[in-house]
Amino acid sequence: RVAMSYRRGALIVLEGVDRAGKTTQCKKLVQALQESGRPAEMMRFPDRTTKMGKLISAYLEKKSNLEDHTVHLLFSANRWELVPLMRQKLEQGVTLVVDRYAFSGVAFTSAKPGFSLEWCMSPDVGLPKPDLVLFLQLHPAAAEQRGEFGAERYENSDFQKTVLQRFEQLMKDPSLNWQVIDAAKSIEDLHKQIKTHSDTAITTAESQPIGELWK
Ligand code: NYM
Repeated sequence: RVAMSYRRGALIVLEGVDRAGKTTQCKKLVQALQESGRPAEMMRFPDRTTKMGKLISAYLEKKSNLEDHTVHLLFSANRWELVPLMRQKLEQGVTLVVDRYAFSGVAFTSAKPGFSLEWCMSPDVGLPKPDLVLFLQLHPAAAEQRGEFGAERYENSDFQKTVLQRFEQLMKDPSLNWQVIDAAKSIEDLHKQIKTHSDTAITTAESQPIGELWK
């Protein structure tokens, strides 16, 4: 390998409780990066299009029931199956903007009774490490005001409150570049902040190898 010969893309993850505006912001960020001449693509987890993703989707839509450990491992496997593609893109210089990642995996499963943070983290240890994790912070009461929850699994306020607590525990990890953004702000304000953090992360990532998550 020739040193300093390529500039890899950055791995940028957006996280937050349901209805914080992650998907809207991911799309706006990808568009803004592309317009400023930086190759960028969006990904989302779960990726419901793969075989594993279809099992997950049926579970979330309550069309099937899966044992709690099993579905946790499926969510993780759904990330691992995309790792070769992610690495390929990053090495080609494409910045990946990802709607949810292992942090959602850990926060949602560990909100269920009897699941420790440690157990939930272990299957995702070694995934490509995000260069930036943007956490869209939204108070549960504010999330509730954004209208009724949908009919999918996990979409109720008590569960979401526990999920938020788990995210807050994960954010204490100083080995990751967490940036907390106030999701109650306007779409444009949020976008500006997210774009600024992303530009910095992209420049920093160019001269660094891809890291390994939680390792
Ligand atoms: N979710 C998402 C998990 O429980 N574990 C995971 O690893 C991931 C990535 O699936 N309620 C949950 C969070 C959401 C749901 O919703 C996916 P959406 O609207 O497709 O982001």
